[in-house]
Amino acid sequence: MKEFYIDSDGIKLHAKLDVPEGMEKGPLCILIHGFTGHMEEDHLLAVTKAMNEAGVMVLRVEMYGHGESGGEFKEHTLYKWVSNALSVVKYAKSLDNVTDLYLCGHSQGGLLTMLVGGMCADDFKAIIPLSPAWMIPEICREGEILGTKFDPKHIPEIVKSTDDWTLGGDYIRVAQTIHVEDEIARYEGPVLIVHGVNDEVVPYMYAEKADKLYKNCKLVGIGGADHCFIGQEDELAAVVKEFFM
Ligand code: FER
Repeated sequence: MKEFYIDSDGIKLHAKLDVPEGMEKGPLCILIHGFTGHMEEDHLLAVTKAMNEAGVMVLRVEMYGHGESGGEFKEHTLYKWVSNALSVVKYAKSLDNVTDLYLCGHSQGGLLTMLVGGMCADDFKAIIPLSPAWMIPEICREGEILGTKFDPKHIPEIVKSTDDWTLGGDYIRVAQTIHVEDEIARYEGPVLIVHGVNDEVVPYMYAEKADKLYKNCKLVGIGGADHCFIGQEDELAAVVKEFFM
C-alpha cells in the first residue's frame, strides 16, 4: 500500500493505492466513500480486497472535508466533490501503468460516481455506484436533508442533524442545481449497482429506478443488507469480485 496526497486546486486529498501482489501494469479502480465517511470503512476495505483479488489496483481517495483530506466538513458541497473527483481522474489517467480505469463510490460517493461517469464517459471501462444516494438533489429541492426539513425556497445558513453534524446552506444550494438523470443518460458504458434491499438511508427503490434509466446496467440487490452492508461485507465483496472476473 502506498499512501500519498493528490492536489485538487490547492486542497490536499488523502489517497491510498493498493496494488495486487506482483502486478506492474493493469486496471485501476478509483474508490470513494460517502457523506461523513472515510476510506477505512469495513465495506470499502472489503471492496478493495475483492478488487485486488480480481487483479485490479484500487485508489481510495477521501473527498473535501472528509477523512484526512483538506477542507471543513461543514463547507463541503457536491461541486467541491466533483472538482476533487476530476482531479483524481486526471491523476489516474497520468499513470503509465494503468490500462483500464474504473470508478466506484458508496452512497454520496455513488452519486458522485454517477455524475462523473456522465461527465467523463470516455474515461471509464465501467462505473460501480454502491447504494448510490442519487436522490439527494431531488430531496434538497423538496426541502429535506437526512430527515431534517427546511424551506427549499429560503435555504438556512446552517442545517443541523439529530446526529452530530452541521452543514452549511451552500451544500443545499449546490445540490438543488444537480440533475442526476442527465448524467445517467450520458453514460452508456457498463454499470454495476450493488444495493442493500433493507437500506434505511437510501431506499432500494432508487437503485431499481437507476437500473431502468441506465442503458447498460446490472443491479444486484443484497437481501437483508443495510446502507453500509454491515455484517454482509462478504456478499458485497463477492458481487464486486465476480464483476471483474
Ligand atoms: C441524505 C441522504 C443520504 C443526505 C446524504 C445521504 C446529505 C448520504 C449518505 C451517505 O453518503 O452515506 O438526505 O443528505
